[in-house]
This record gives sequence, structure tokens and C-alpha cells, in this order.
Amino acid sequence: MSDNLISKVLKNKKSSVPIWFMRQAGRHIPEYFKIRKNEKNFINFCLNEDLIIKSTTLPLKYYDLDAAIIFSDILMIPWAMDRNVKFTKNFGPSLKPMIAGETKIVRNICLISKLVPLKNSISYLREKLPKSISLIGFAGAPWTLACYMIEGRGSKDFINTRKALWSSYEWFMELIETLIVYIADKLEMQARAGADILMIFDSWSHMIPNTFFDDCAIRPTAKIVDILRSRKILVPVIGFPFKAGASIVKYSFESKVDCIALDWSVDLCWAIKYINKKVALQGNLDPASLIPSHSNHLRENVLTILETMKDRRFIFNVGHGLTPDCKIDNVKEVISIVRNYNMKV
Ligand code: 1CP
Repeated sequence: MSDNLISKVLKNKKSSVPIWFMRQAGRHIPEYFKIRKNEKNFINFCLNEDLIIKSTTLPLKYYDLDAAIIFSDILMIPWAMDRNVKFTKNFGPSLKPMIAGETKIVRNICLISKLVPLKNSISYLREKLPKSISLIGFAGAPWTLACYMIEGRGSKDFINTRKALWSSYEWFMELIETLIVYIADKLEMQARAGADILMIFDSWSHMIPNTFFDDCAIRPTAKIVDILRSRKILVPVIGFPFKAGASIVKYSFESKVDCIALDWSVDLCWAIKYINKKVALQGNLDPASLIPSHSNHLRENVLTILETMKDRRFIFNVGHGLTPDCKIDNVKEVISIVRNYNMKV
């Protein structure tokens, strides 16, 4: 593993605070839309090496960042499972919904062979990017993928997914187990291709009924990490249990991830008190703070985050993805505050 700032933090070494942004690669950078015009079909975009490489490196042209996240989408696994994934402008993703207890769960696809462009892009980028920049590979967590696969689209409450869990628990767990293997395969492929960090996005973990949090979030994540380690993939894993509240504490002790990405609702004083001290932390600026052209509170908030986290192994980030309307100047300002802070301490 290269010895860049993020790897240092994650390998338990003393380091200044690194910085990158979730969802930095697309959407808020005007040139992204120019690149996107070349390929209107988003799945094809995610399968085009040239476009993956251009989008991944785009934020590095604007910002002094410590990481690049590979351009792809969490829904490439359901796509590879033939769930008829489509992205429609102004609507978002749609998939063929799975009927709980009825839809046959496919277990024999060769995921890796369907994602060769992703693998090739990572190999190319790891070769080309400076060693000081981490390359992050990622996947959606089993629960979050199951949410999209059952619901067939995004949702405010994922009621059909939760209903499926209560009505067809064994079927649901078979789906989770199947996804665990595909996710581990995809993460392994990315690490072997050159990703130095892996991230698991559980963007809908706040939709898990509390009684099932272990079954649907903690145990599946721990199993994925176990599979990776058993296959000698030793790169650090960042988990993102979005808005999971107090359950983040148990997740931090049992999910086996090396770092937890904290969402913007988490009180950092609470986090440093209760979250497993062996894991590094990442977060958690509200991405909405980067939308207004001017805010009196932005600088103050960034400094408060840095001060609060000064005794922890910490990576500065947003507490959820950058939105399309966030301002490039605000992102630059945050980076400069973090860099200046590092020079002083
Ligand atoms: O039209 C477009 O250009 C599509 C917009 C877009 C982009 C740029 C989508 C559709 N996905 C992506 C890329 C993407 N997705 C990345 C690449 C790196 C980056 O942008 O920096 C990553 C890491 C993701 C991960 C992802 N996709 C998540 C997890 C992170 C999170 O924000 O919670 C989720 C939930 C998705 C699903 C998804 N993909 C796209 C959309 C519009 C959605 C969300 C739909 C919903 O709200 O349910």
C-alpha cells in the first residue's frame, strides 16, 4: 500500500488530516456534463474506460485532494445480476423489482467478467496517479443494494423492502448472503487492480428496522471484510452506515471496518466518546453548507470539526455526497482551511 496521507491515518500512523469528498467525481463540476453528453446511457458511461478515467480525475484538476474515488455506481452489481437497471434523467435509477419470496435469486453470475472496464480503469489510474493520492474502490452494502432491488427505484421509506424483511425473512437473508459474495468479489477485484482503499456505502442503513440491524448491516459487513482478508486483500475498508444513529457504536466494534464515515447528523463529541477507538473516523461536514454562495458559518464549522477530532485518526470529508449545486469555490475554501490547519498543528 502506498504511504499517502489517508493510508497513514488508516494504518495507525501519526498524520496530518487528509481530505477528499464523497461524490466528488461527478455532478457538481461543469465539465462532467460535457463528458456525460458523449454517453447518455449511464450504464454504458460506467462501462467506458475513457469516460471512467476522465470523470475520476476531473476533481483533481480543480482541487488539492488526497484521494480519487473511481467513477462507477453502486447499482453496477444489480445491473450485472440482470435486474434491468436504468437511469432516467430527473428520475434516478429504476430496476425490475424483486417480489419477496418469489423472485429467484441468481447466484451464478460472473460479476468480474462484466466489469472489466472498471478493473482496467483502476489499473491504469493507479499507474498514472501520483503515489500521494489514494485511489478508492467501492461497493454498495448488501442492505442498500437490496433496497433498490426490491423497491425497483429510490424511495423515501423503502416500505416494500421493510415489508419483505418481515414477510420473507429467509428469502431476504438469501438475497443478503448472495450480495455479500458479489460485493466481496467486486471489492477484491478493485483492490487487486490497484485500489488502495475500499469503501462500503450503506446509504439506506437508516431504513433497517432496529431488530434487524445486526442481520442486515453489521454481520454482512463483517462477512465481506472476513472474505477479503481470507483472500489476502489487506487494504483498509471504510464503512458508511448512513444515519444509523446509536447503532453506529455497535457497528464500530463488530463490523470489522478500519474506518467509519460519519454522516452529517452525527455529533462528533458523542462519536469520539462512544465509537470504538480502534477505528479511524471520517466526516462529516454537511454538504448543504457548500451550496450558498456565502455562509458566515462555513469556516467556523470546518475549524470546529478539526479541533474536535484533533486527537483521533481522522479524514476530513462531507457527511454525505456533494450535491450538483455545491459551489466549487466553497470546496476550495474548505480544502484551504484544512491545509492551513495542518500547517499550524
Ligand atoms: O446523470 C448522471 O450523471 C448520474 C448521476 C450519478 C453519478 C454521477 C449517479 C446516479 N451515480 C453517479 C456516480 C456515483 N455513484 C459515484 C462515483 C463517484 C463520485 O460521484 O464521486 C459513487 C461513489 C456513487 C455511489 C452511489 N450511487 C450511492 C452511494 C453514495 C450516496 O450518495 O449515498 C448511491 C445511493 C447511488 C445510487 C444512485 N446513483 C445515481 C443516483 C441518482 C442515485 C441515487 C438515487 C436515490 O436517491 O435513490
